Amino acid sequence: MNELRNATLVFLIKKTDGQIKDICLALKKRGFGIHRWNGVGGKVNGQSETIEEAARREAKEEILVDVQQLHKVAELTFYFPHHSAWDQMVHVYLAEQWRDEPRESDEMKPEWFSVNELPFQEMWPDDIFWLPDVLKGHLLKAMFTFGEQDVVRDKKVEMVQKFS
Ligand code: 6OG
Repeated sequence: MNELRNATLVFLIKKTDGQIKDICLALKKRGFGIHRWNGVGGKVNGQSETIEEAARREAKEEILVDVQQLHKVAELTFYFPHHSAWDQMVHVYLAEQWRDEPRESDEMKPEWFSVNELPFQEMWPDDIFWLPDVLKGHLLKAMFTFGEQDVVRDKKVEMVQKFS
């Protein structure tokens, strides 16, 4: 079996009194996940960069920010049996510090949301099963299998203490 392709996903967050209160989502304007709100990220160029380098590069390309510290919060494995070229492992990070304010690019349009008012209907359908726990401070590994029309057919979500 081929090794899964790595991809990144970064969410900028703002905390109040130690709790995450706001999150920056960005509307995908083209390609995979078009018209959905998501974090920023994309494929890792396996030959030339680490996963964290890819996460920083994508944040710069998609919403024009330089993220400082990245905090890894999830490893999500996605399977699309009807289209296995989309299979991927997504490494999810939160960032509390960045340079420059998020701005729109050709690919994504950023906007701040209260964590209590996330637009789950316009996000990937897996997000509701893991993002709320991440925003409460948990680390997790999850696996999702999608059917046609991006329906979640199978899922497994487990909290972890750390990533190996
Ligand atoms: P490009 O292929 O456009 O990067 N991604 C997902 N994000 C969520 N929340 N749910 C999914 O469920 C996802 N599948 C992929 C990883 C695709 C971007 O979308 C993320 C990348 O940040 C299936 O380069």
